[in-house]
Amino acid sequence: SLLLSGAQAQTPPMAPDIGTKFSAAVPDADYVKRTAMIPMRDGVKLFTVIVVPNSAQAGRKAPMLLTRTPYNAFARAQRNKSPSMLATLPEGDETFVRAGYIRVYQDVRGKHGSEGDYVMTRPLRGPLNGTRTDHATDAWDTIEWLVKNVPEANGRVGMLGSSYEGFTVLMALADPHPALKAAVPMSPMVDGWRGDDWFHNGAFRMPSLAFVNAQTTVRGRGEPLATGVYDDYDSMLRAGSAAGYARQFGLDRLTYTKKLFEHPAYDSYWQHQALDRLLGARPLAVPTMMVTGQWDQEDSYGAFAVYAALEPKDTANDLNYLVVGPWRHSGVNYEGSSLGALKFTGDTALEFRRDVLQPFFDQHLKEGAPRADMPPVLSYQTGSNRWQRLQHWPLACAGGCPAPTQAVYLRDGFRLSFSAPAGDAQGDAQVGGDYDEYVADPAKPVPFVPRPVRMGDPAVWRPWLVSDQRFVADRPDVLSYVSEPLAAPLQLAGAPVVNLFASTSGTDADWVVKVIDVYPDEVPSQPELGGYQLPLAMEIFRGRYRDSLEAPAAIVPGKPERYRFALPNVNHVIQPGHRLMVQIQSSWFPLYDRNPQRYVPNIFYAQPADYVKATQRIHRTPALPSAIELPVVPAAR
Ligand code: PG9
Repeated sequence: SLLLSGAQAQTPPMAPDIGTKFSAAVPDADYVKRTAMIPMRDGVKLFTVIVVPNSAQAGRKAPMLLTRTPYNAFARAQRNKSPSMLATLPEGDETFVRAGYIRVYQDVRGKHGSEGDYVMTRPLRGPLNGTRTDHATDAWDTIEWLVKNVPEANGRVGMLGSSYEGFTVLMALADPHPALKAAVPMSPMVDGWRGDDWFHNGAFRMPSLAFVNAQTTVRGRGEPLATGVYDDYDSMLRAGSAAGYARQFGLDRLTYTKKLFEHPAYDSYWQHQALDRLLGARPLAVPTMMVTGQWDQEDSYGAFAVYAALEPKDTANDLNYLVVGPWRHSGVNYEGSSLGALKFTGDTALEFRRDVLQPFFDQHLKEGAPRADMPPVLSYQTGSNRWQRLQHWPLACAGGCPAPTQAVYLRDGFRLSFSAPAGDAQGDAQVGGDYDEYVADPAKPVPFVPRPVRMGDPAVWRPWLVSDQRFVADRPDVLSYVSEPLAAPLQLAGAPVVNLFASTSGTDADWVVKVIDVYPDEVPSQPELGGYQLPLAMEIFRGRYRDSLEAPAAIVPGKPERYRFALPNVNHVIQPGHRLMVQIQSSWFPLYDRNPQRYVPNIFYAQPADYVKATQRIHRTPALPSAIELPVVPAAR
């Protein structure tokens, strides 16, 4: 009877309510989302999410855009759970969705859904990697599978991604699959020692340790560190050295921490991973657009270095492109109308993605698409707030550029001047002595942002490179040299080069140099910018590497030495009425570990007694003319 069959169909009260795998249907979706375990040549399978718009069908095939990530492919492909592909994929993908692309995210080996072992920055096959696989082969095998197994795909693939995901794009270019037709590495990690994630010129970036914890303790995302201290400045200072900090949390047992601590200098471990060198030694076949932000707080070095390494190969100036926006790290993929206190002429990131990136991919990936109206270099000039279309980058440099650099000298009275000490009209090079000095005390390091320091807070971390430097300008251990208010605009387009003559009473020292645009006392349109000290380019250099990045050497106390290093690239106009400033200090904490100032073989393991005060002297005589070589673009006559 009806009654009986109804009773039979009843679910037992104790049936487990979480049963076999289930995912609620997504009714009326305008896409299908498939997952696949794609086999690599060594049998390891990589978890891949393929999002196909309904518009892509057998008769109307679509191109594919691939991102290879350590940050969870499933989550990357799901901003929201939604029937709309636009809402499902990340903000940076919106133009691709509107243009009907198939979007693919894949977990790299050993992370999240993928099989295999994770190696933090897996080196290319070669001296450091004796296996059969690397990110180049994994990208190759993935593309080979995708073009054969996604029926809606048109056989052309583009790759893009930012930071680590930009690093995997560059890796794919080392041995590109023939179906890879266009590549867009954004803010890529290129050289972890020279100026990207782990070190800058030998100074260790302390947040690396929390990153290693998050990335390498589990296949998924690791737990945050339980520091028990609100202010990172306090917790890291108390720990002493970077190794002391790592030891507190047991991070010294992690393999990647060991690799970092075993390679404090620019030895073969780093040199064999430097992607600008590696790619510069290979043919350039795939149209590549390097994209970065002017204020990239994580990977300020890589994009420019790769662009420079590839540029000599691009004889027709149609394969190697550079785009620089007024952005933070990865800012290209988010809203781009402001950064910290700076406001731009609109959503610069969206403008780029819609008007430049999309046509670039269309040209190379869509049959019959028009040629993109893309200059070799597209750069947003800050200070004037306008996009510039350029043929090459930089516009000024020491040799081989349209203009030479112009030195601005540190002078007595904390002045900055374009005339060298010997050439001063008043002949007053000796007034005020031959040098300025300060005492650098490792017990009271100069903070890189106002305390309390919360490095993990995006509101602090993302815009910090444009933060007002007045919070340290008057510390006795920070020297600030400033020009007169400018009578005419000063246009900078390239990398300023520091040429510092300095001595220390210690046997090792860090030198932090900042080029700053000082706003007028009053800015009527935005009053909070009155007197603002806007950093244009800042960098650190660990003194022990002054003669060789590979072989550090102690500094002779009291002996003036020359420290020469590049600051990050700038494209900026310092407006009339503004002043140019240069700041110098010997710590930048806790972003960078402290230099103990007594030479020890490996700073990671410096002992409390090694941290000593030192008197630093910045020389500014005709014989020792400390200066910053600025990439000045001559004013049009
Ligand atoms: N800057 C991050 C990173 C890249 C590569 C290695 C380590 C860290 C990132 O944002 O992905």
